[in-house]
Amino acid sequence: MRCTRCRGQEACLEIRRHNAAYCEDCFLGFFRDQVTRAIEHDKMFRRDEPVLVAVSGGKDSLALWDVLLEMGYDTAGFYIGLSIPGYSEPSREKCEVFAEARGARLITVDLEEEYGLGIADTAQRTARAPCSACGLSKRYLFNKVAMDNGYRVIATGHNLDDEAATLFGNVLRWQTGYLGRQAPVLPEEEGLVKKVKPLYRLAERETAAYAVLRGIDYIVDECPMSRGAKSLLYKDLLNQLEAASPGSKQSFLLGFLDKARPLFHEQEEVELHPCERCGQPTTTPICAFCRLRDEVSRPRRPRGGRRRGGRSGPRESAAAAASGGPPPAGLVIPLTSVES
Ligand code: Q46
Ligand code: ZN
Repeated sequence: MRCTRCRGQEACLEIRRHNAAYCEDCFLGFFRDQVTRAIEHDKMFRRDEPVLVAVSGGKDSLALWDVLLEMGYDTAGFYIGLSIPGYSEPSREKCEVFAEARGARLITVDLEEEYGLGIADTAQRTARAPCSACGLSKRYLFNKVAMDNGYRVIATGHNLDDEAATLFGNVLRWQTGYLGRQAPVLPEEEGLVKKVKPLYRLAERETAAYAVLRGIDYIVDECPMSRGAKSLLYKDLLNQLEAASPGSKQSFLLGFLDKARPLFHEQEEVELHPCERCGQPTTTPICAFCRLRDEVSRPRRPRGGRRRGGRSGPRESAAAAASGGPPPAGLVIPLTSVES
């Protein structure tokens, strides 16, 4: 099959939802076009605006950082060490090697060393599911580290598949608050930096193809804590639908953003004020992150104790975190218009 863009080269990747097939060069052009379209159409950031890119060592976030660097944006990477055995070390290494090869700045924060909140240990000490502690900590640090380092925009590598699966989960349960906040751009507010998702128009296989074609060395294994997450089931179901009817995922997500989200958007008004301890915005006197630190510093619960929240186990919480699910009270939440 010939490339549908240049008509000269042999195509290497078919994109059925666009009725197109591209050679390597044209695919990279298509990828950049989609990112540009997201940045410009959704007014994510300006050319001269510094952007902090949240990187995990996986294909999506490194592909995002790479494409922004290639396009000449002023970026730094931000990596959070989660202390997840067998996963955190290699993922940090991927980010460090990537940054060094490109002469780019990488900011790293180690949750265990700096806050005593390594995820595996925190989950044990607090009876909290790992993904609950992880999601909470990431949201907190994205905002704090961006602000502390003078960045008014933080970009995450969420792709079309991630966003469609999150939407699917929120629709299944009619989580109207989350539906109102699901958007590729969450604007800056008092104490909250702008959050953007420049890859939301690109499918997961396209970010993987981009990473491979660009020679990016990324961590292929998923976080071990994600096993059994509902979001993986939703992705599977949406992939089956996409195979039978190309374009379904895109029209589900883009149609929602265009036609339905505005109906949910104005439903929620929550007042934010600075946490009495750390100063980050919160809805409660002490923010959820500071309360988590308190919990961790308490003596360990006896072995065999019941998990708080009764039946909620790691699987449910992994699903919630991966789908932008229910954050605990007092969490830093972007209110006007959410992360993964
Ligand atoms: S990194 Fe963290 Fe995910 Fe791992 S512990 Fe769960 S939330 S699955 S995006
Ligand atoms: Zn706080």
